[in-house]
Amino acid sequence: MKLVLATNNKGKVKELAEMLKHLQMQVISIGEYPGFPEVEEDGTTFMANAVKKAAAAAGFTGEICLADDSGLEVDALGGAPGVYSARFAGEPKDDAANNRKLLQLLADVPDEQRTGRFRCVIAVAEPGGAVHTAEGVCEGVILRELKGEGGFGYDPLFYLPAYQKTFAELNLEQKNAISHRGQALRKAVEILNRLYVN
Ligand code: ITT
Repeated sequence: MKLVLATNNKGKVKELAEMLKHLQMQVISIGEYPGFPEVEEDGTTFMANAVKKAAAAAGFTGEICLADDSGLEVDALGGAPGVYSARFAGEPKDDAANNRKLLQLLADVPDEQRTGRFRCVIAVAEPGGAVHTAEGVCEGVILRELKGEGGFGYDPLFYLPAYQKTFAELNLEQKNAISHRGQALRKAVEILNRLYVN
């Protein structure tokens, strides 16, 4: 049985594929299906966008599809960039520009108010139309400068006080063990196991 990862984000694919490598399903990328049109992410919640992406992919491929909608919620910015995380600094998507914009906006925010969280909703859509969702949240602090080389997106600015490291200073397994995506995916795998393995 196939599981199609409906994302164009290479950072997500790397993390998801690592965590799914023991799943009893053949994990493939939506890139294997030429002509899948870009899904407009016009929802106001991670949930709405994840469901839209997964359902569109399942409709197109006829396979079980998994989509991830995620982002960073910064308290001092009223929850921004939130669902707009990928394009915070505008088109085209640019992680470095997003990080620069975040640092600028938080320049005058004191350390104790630089709190935020990554949130991830994973949607699993079945070809028949049913969609299942799972959410994960990871709390942290936004640094004043980039730290670490790993990960993607806002990882070098996202500091975990309990580990005294940013996400970008963790390896893939360490990040997956605690991240918003890891938490959501483990719940999604439970759903897949219930639906298809038993
Ligand atoms: P797809 O829609 O194709 O999956 P995308 O990058 O557009 O790719 P989203 O709309 O869900 O996906 O935006 C997610 C953005 O949130 C991502 O581009 C990063 O800027 C940020 N983000 C999400 N998870 C992250 C993580 O684990 N580490 C760093 N940044 C993350």
